[in-house]
Amino acid sequence: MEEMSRAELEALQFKLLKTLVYRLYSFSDFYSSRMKMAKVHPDDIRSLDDISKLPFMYKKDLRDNYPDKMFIGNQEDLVRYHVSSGTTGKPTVVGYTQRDLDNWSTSVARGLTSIGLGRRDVIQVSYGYGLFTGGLGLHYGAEKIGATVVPASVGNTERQIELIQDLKVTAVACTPSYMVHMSEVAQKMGVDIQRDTRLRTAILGAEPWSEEMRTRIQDNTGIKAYDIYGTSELSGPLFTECTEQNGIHIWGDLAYVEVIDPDTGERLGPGEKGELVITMLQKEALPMIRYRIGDITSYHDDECACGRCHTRISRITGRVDDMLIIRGINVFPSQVEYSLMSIPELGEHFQIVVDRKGALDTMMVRVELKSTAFSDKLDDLIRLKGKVVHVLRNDLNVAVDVELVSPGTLARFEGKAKRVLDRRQI
Ligand code: DLL
Repeated sequence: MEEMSRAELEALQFKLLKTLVYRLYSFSDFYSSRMKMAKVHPDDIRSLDDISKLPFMYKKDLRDNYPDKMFIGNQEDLVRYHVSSGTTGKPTVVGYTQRDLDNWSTSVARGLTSIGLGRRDVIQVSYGYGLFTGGLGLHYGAEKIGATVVPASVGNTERQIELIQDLKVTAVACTPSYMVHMSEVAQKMGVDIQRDTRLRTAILGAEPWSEEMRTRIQDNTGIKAYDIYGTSELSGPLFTECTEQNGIHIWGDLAYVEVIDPDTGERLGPGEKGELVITMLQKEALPMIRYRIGDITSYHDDECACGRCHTRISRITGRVDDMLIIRGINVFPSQVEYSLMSIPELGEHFQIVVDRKGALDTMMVRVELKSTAFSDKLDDLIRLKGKVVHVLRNDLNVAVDVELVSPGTLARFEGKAKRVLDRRQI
């Protein structure tokens, strides 16, 4: 699969798509009625491009059909459920057949192999185990490549660091914000990751993070940090970068990638930024066709330097619904991170506080200083604050207030970081 040429991959994708569409038309009440409404029949799918004739699916569809009205087949065919936390509205439930689980773990296994991990590795999984897909997703992928798994789950950071030392852990999987936190705690414990541990690889995802954050993590710890992407509706963590660190490979035999203009639904070309739409080509229990994930990225289908022809997506820069509108200007939290990380005196932890004073939106960025930049000289702090305000205003094009806080002041998160406090919604 990994070595398939583009043409071979596309031929396979077309075959899988045809089978999928016929199956859904015959067995899914939800999807066959959607297709009828869109006046499209499986026979109309005569090429891969014809996928654009098919209707989109949305997260709302899963919520409206809670918990399992969209599943195909019977409960006896299911071997697992995962449930999303449902921070906005009802949770979503995903059911898996044994084949769904096999494809999921194979996908993760292929990703881990592509970043050079294997039987000799000890992989600590510090994503939450349970209803969240991160822990078990990484776990079975790592076991499949014959690595030794430490199912640490989240929390108890000092213990996590002891385990990394004692069990000679070579790779850790967690959110990027938790990786930053772990390296701070290691430092406080007097543990030098390079000298005192064998940790050399981090598999980071489940939340947006910038290229600048990657540079910082790599420079601070001496380990290589790779991006891993997925969503619970598609299965969970599924796709990673390869050693080239140049985009996330979406295995073409498992998923078909489109990027669309979120306003018009029109398909965009390679390199153009828009909303990611994925069709899972082999899912059984909860098939997803043209699923609008809401994540913003672009795709590239030229051959990667690693030799693989599977489509790559660039780093997710945020979600369509993540965007803050401040006095009419669109601001993504990832842009704020990008700007802050370009200032060497600042640490990696920040918070964006949005409020409304009268009719006007206000935005305040609270950011920690690096311990080396911490000064009790007021002049130094005022100068630095001025610099941060200037950089943010320039990059974001919006008036921003800045509060510099001492290292270790802001909340740390064991799972996904919560960077934005939007008081306008309270
Ligand atoms: O976060 C699955 C996962 C677990 C991925 C562990 C990677 C590692 P959900 O909780 O359903 O599933 O959240 C999915 O998180 O639509 C993105 O908005 C965001 N996300 C996930 N990975 C990345 C990433 C898991 N590498 C939602 N970069 C997605 C940016 C990411 N955002």
